[in-house]
Amino acid sequence: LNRLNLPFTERIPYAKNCIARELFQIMTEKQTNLCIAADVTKSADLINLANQTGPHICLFKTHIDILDDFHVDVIGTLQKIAEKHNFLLFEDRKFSDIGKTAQMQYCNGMYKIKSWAKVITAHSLAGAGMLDALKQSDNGIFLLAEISTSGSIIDKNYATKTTKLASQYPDLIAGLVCQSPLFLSEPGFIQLTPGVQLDVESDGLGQKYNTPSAVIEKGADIAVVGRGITQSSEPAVAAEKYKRLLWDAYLKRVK
Ligand code: 5IU
Repeated sequence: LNRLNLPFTERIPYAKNCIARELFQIMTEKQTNLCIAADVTKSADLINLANQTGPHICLFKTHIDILDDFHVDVIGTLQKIAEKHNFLLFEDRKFSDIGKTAQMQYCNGMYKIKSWAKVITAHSLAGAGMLDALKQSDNGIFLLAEISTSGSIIDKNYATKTTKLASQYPDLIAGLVCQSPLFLSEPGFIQLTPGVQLDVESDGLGQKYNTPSAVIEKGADIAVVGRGITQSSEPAVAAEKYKRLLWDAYLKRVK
């Protein structure tokens, strides 16, 4: 059983996490496996990006704490756009602390992430206790097994242990964030791969980029594209282009 050759619809029965199942559905319906990294610092820009790229994405990934002008109303607006265009809100919080602290960071504070982000990221570093603390009935976690930066100190052993930890939490884990096909025989998990951009190899701050077709070949089920879209003069056009390239590469992989 190799997930790389299975169409998303055929992977739904293997997925124990509700968000993984919902994502497989959305991707199939909208024919997109594009996640935008909406890394902008003004609320108006964030909302514009959601409106413009909404038809082309399955996930809208935020770093809500980089907004200079955060107000709770932004969340309500994003939720309406997400419903209109059928995508999920995804806060890339990368939780990594003792369970109790991570739980408060998730539920409390001014962002109240739990109330709107059905999808979040977490480091595996702190281990099982933190995952228990983040468990809710209707959320999904992408666990970080690798990172796209040059000079990362994550090694093969850490990635393997992370995959094992994920396997112990099939109800909670929607998938893994990684750069290589780590869990071929677990079709219920989704490989999310950031560090995707055409025509650029790095950003001068350690980020490493691969092309859409290269990451799909290396096992990505969903690819994360940030500046390749956000810094384009026409984000909607750029999003549509990445969507098409990623989906074509996926069709080629499963055929
Ligand atoms: N991100 C990465 N690499 C990783 C992980 C997360 O780039 O390994 I884990 C995030 C950081 C940023 C987005 O929000 O994905 C990538 O944005 P650019 O496409 O603009 O580099």
